[in-house]
Amino acid sequence: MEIRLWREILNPYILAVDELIVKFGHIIKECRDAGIYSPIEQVTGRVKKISSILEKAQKKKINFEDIETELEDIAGIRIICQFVEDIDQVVEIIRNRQDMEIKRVKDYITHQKDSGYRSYHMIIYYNVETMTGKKRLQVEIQIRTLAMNFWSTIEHSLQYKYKGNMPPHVTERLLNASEAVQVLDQEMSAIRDDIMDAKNMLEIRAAIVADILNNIQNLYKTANKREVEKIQDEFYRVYETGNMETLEKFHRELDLISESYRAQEL
Ligand code: 0O2
Repeated sequence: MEIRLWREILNPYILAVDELIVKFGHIIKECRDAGIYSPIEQVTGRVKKISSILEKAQKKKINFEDIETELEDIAGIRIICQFVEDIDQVVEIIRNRQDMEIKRVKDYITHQKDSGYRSYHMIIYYNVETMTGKKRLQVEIQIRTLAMNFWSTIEHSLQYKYKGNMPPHVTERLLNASEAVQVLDQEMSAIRDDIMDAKNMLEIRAAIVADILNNIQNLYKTANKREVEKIQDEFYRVYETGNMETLEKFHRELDLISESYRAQEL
C-alpha cells in the first residue's frame, strides 16, 4: 500500500496519542497544583510502526481491511506508577471518564504471563475529530509500576535480540528477575506511607520557603531596607537549623509583618 494511504489511516491515531498524553499529563499537573500525590508518575505513548503492524497482522492472520478493528494497539499509551496501589487508582480514574469507553481489560498483574510479564492493560474506545469528521479508535493503555516497566523494557529488547529463540537460561533469569520485581513492588508498598510522608514534607517545606522568599521580596518594596535584611538573615538562620516547626513559626510571623505593611499601604 502507498505510504500516503498509511498516513491517512495512522494520522488519527497520532492525534489520539497526542491528546491522551496531554490529558494524562494534566492529571499529574492538577495533583501537583493541588499539593496532592499523583498516582501517575509518567505518561508516554506511541503509534505502532507500519512494519510492526504488518508483522502482527501476519502473525495473527488478520486481513488488511480488518486491521483497524482487530489490532487493538495501533495506538498505545503507557502510564507508569510508583506503587502497585496507584494502578487501581489510575484504573478508577479511567473508568470514571466520559471521553474514554472501556472495551476490555487484561489484568496481567493478577494473572502474570508465562514470560513473567506483569502490567494492567485497558483497551478503550476514544473519539478524535479530524478534517473528515469524528473517528472512533481503539487505544491500548498499559498501566504498570516503574519496576514492572524496567523488567518489560529489558525483556522486550531481549525478545527482539533473540527473535523468538530465547535461550532457556535467559528465560529462566528473566523469570527470576520478574519474581524479584514482584518482591520489590511489595516491599515498596510496605514502606509507601513513610515514602509518601517524606515526599509530602519536602513539598510542604518547598512551598513554605517559596512563600517566605516571596514575602521578603515584597517587603523590599515597602519596608525599611535594613529591617528587611535583618528578616532575611533570620530566615537563613532558621532555614539552616532544618527544623520544620521553627520554619513554620517564622513563616506565620512574617505573614503578620507583611500583612501589617499591606494594611499601612491602604
Ligand atoms: P510492542 O512492540 O510492544 O507493540 P491478544 O490480546 O493476546 O489477542 P496481543 O495484542 O498480543 O493480543 O495482546 P497482549 O498479549 O496483551 O500484548 C499487547 C502488548 O503488551 C504487546 O504488544 C507488548 O507491548 C505487551 N506485552 C505483552 N506480553 C509481553 C511480554 O511477555 N513481554 C513484554 N515485554 N511485553 C509484553 P506487542 O504488539 O506484542 O509489542
